[in-house]
Amino acid sequence: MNFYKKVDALFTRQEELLSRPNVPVRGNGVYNRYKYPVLTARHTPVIWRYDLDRNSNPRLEERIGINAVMNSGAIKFKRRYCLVARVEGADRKSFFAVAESPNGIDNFRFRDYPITMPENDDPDTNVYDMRLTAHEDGWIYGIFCSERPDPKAAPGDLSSAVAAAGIARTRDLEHWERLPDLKSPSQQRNVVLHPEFVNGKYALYTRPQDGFIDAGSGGGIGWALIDDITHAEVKSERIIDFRKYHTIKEVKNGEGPAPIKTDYGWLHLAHGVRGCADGLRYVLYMYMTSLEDPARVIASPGGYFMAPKGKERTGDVSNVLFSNGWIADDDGTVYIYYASSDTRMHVATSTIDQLVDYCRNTPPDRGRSAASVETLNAQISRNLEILKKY
Ligand code: M1P
Repeated sequence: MNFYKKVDALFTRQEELLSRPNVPVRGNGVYNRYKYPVLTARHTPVIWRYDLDRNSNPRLEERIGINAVMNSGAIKFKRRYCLVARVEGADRKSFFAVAESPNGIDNFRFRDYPITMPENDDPDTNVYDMRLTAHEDGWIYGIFCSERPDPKAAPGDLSSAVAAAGIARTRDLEHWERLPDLKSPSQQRNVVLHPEFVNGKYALYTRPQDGFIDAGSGGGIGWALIDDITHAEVKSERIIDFRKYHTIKEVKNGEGPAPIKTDYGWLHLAHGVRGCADGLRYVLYMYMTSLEDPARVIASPGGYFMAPKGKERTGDVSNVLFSNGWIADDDGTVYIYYASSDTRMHVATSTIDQLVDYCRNTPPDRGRSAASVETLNAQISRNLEILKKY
């Protein structure tokens, strides 16, 4: 095929993918999944991956490989559903890029250029998993994991790394002002900015961790008030959502996107991790905190909210669901953006009412098999009585 026909074919195939309508899949009364992923490596622009110059690339080889598109922050901006995606190149470096959709469920298209995130004096090796918060101070903040090699690593150890929370802010998702990283006594990942001031201060959901991977003595999702976001420092931190033995969040947990305010409290989406013979299993769970005190948990439905299903179960890091973005629309629809197995992005839809109902009325995890059977028996008895009257 001649060079220009090959170029045409690349754009045609991609357009077919980008314009494919998404289809809801029957749900469980709480949310609906959709048939097709909303972003994959193949959704990244042809102009990122191919040198389209016939002289320098006569065979039309792909020059810059993209490995995955995953863990994306989300925000509605100028009536568009915007994802700030974590794009991972074939070189294992992640970067951020905005993809926009007119309806939140399909037709996501990347902007021509990825985000140019300014570096600090100590450049990050890798940046990923941005949480977006439209703060009441007027800025849109992006807090993300900034990873650097561990300066204390033993000679020859090329794997030890240090995780810190990078902080940046923007007014248009295009131009970003980088602020100093969060100062914290421990390593941090999954740090999220609360959208409102609390006692006149910025408030962060944190995830203190002993090492780069291990939560270690870090007990779960923490809470810290920050005096100055332009020099953010964790001076005191307390755990508000603990990881627990024999639960879906035994090994670690982490806040997902910034919480959504409802009449009944703040809705939170988080990930919980447990170990099994197959490795780590990442699922999504929910909880609610009080409007008066966003650090006080008022509802904690037992078990997972979403777990990897079907094709979601396999990928670069299998058995993982991860979410750091959702959008609550004015009509109460909630678009939940989640990644499967560190490979691709999906959407599920629900409503504020459904999610509040789920959080307030799902029985809690009471910690023992016998207690789970008691909870189940109580529901069965009530249902049998109801069915007799049908
Ligand atoms: O590979 C699964 C996830 O592992 C990490 O999650 P956590 O912060 O809970 O340890 C992150 O690297 C995340 O990006 C990744 O999806």
